[in-house]
Amino acid sequence: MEGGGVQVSTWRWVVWVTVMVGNAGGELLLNIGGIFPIHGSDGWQGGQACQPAAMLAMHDVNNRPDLLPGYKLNLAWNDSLCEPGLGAAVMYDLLYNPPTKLMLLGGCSTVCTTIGEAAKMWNLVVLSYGSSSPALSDRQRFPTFFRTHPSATVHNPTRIRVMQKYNWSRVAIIQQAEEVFISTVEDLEVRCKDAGIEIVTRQSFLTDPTDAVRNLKRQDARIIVGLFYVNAARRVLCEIYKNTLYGKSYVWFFIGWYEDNWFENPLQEENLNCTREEMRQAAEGHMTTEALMWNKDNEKTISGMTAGDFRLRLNQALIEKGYENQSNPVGYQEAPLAYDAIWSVALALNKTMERLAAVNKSIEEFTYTNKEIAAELYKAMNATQFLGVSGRVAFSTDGDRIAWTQIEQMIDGRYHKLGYFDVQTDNLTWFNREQWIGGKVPQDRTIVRRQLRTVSLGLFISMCTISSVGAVWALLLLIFTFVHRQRRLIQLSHPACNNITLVGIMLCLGSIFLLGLDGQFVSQQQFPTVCGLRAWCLSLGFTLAYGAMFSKIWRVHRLTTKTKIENKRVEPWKLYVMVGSFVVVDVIVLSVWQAVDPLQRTLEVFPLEKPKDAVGMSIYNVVVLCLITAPVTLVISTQQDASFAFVSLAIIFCCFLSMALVFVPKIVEIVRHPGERVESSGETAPSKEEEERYQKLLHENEDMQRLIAEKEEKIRLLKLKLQERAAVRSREQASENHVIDPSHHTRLRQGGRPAVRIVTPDASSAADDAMVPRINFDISESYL
Ligand code: ABU
Repeated sequence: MEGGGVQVSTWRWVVWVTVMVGNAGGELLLNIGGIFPIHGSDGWQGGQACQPAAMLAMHDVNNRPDLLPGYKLNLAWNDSLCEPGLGAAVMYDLLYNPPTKLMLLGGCSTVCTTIGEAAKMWNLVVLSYGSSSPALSDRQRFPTFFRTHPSATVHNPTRIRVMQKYNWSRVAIIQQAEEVFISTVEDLEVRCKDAGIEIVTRQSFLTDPTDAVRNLKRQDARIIVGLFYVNAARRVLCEIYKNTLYGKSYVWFFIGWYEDNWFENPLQEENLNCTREEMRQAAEGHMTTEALMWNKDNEKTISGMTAGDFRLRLNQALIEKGYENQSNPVGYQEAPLAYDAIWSVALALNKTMERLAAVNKSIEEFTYTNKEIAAELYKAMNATQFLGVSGRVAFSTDGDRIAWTQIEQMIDGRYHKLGYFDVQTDNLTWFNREQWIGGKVPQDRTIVRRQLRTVSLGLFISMCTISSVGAVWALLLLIFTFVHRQRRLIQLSHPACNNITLVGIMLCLGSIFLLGLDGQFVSQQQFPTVCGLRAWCLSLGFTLAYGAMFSKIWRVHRLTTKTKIENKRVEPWKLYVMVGSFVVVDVIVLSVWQAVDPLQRTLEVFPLEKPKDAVGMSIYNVVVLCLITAPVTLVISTQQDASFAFVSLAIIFCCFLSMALVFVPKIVEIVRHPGERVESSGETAPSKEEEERYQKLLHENEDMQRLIAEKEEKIRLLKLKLQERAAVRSREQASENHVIDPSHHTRLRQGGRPAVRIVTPDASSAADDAMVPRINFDISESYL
């Protein structure tokens, strides 16, 4: 109680004067005791502004000749630091040291709970200017307690009204473990229940709110009511920042009696691990509710001052106290309550004196055991009514102040009034000034929307369009094959198989329509039929298309790998049998499946997921276009759009590719050579004779190749002989040159023999050509 030392000596001086002098300037003193929380480190230290306000009231009251005539009101006071133990000690000091106190003034709920409960033992009325605890409204426990400070329960109807305004029906509560807040929350719970608002969680903490705030996050709390003293509020706000429990998804309701810049100071002294900027961010958008403590009409009050006049005087008094360069001291908001509390005491004493005078009694006769005068004091206080600087002062049967509340919101770091609420008339005055981060009213919960997963209409239409194009294309190819059925190119490519492939492709493409028919188009009863059709359509389509292509491949394989003519031959009926057997196997499997375990519609509940944005669709498109492979279908089977798109694109891709590979070369060839001879007429498939002729030609071709090889061998040997002969001749010429002159030699070479040139299929090299005598004859004509 370091800071209270000066006040202790002041108070002792007052006592000494009272005891020794007994009056002031010839007037008798009426003594009251005051307890102000000022220099504490926790709780509400509102005495900083309330004590000067009370002293202003003392001055004003004592200067009113019509009040307490012949008496002067005297206030003996001390600092409680908002600690209940110390508050009790101050009270005992006041009571056990003369003169007798007629009433007690108190502030801070924790202290008033102690003194309010004890005061009845001294028949003392306690009037509080600064305690909000709803517990103090218990007349059994606090029979002589009154307060100019409204009970914290006045916030609750206001909070509920605001919650209803925004349709918030799920809220959470976090509170400091103090009776004032516990009893407020109890009242809030009852009111929420009546209003149909669910309290999702209630977290409380003694000093460290870390776990409590984390639990709020875990419980997905969005609308949160926070009840704590200002120091704890700063710790909570820092945790709010760390847990990112602020911003567009959250709304916090704080108590409105903190000072305007409560979240910025003093952070370092309290060892908070958050910067001012971080605290500002976390505080942005929060709402406060508070009882109106300043008369909002500019009317003259009982003291002759308006609330504005009072503010000026209070500011001056605070400057004199040394608060000039600081922000408003704690309790500035409640200062009118302290001022009006002194006026209430004066009016009650005045009335009591009048009543006592009527029965020839005097207030000076009051002792701590005098129940009669105590009852008069109680009655007088109960009946007190006046217009004060805090508004109309009146007490309910519970001793509570009846007041309006105001709702404020922090916008850009400053509090803005949103409206007023009169709990008595249930009247909400709203200015529509609220602002929400992100421009939308936050939701009170994560909205779980049960949604039937259906294929996007756009995607369905796109796929169906592509499939239709594919089907039309397949039809055109059928027509194309029919029109050009007599062309050799078409006939040799086994057009019947091609036609079967095209029919299969059309079925596969048709299955895309069926694949996209989901819950948005098909009723529950129709589902098994549609699912069955899908399976039949796709399976048969696949079997026809790829079975026919496979049979063609098999035929080509035989032709190119078998050596004997009879083994090479593949009768057309064999191809049909092959495709037919595939189809039969398919039909059997599908029929058994259909009979034993037909496809049924089952509803699957998927895990909760965040709403999709555009990004998801793009990724999914990219993935599809990047040709994800079949196993991916299993992975994405829960994604209806992705699954449908993948399967559809796979089918479309295969169908288009097949049609392109089989038919584009034929179309290109026919477009390039439109006038080619028609080699046969009638059937498009090669006849038996044609097949035999083809085989005969193959034989002939083989014989010719063998013959060519033999002739080539002969030519090679001839070349060798010629080379040898040329070599012998050149040796003979060389020996002749010893006797014949060079000019003769030249003549012999040019005119002695005819030039012979041999033209072989592999043509002699240039060097050989120069050396070898030339023999001109056409081998291909004369030998092959
Ligand atoms: N307005 C300040 C209330 C303080 C308290 O109830 O302790």
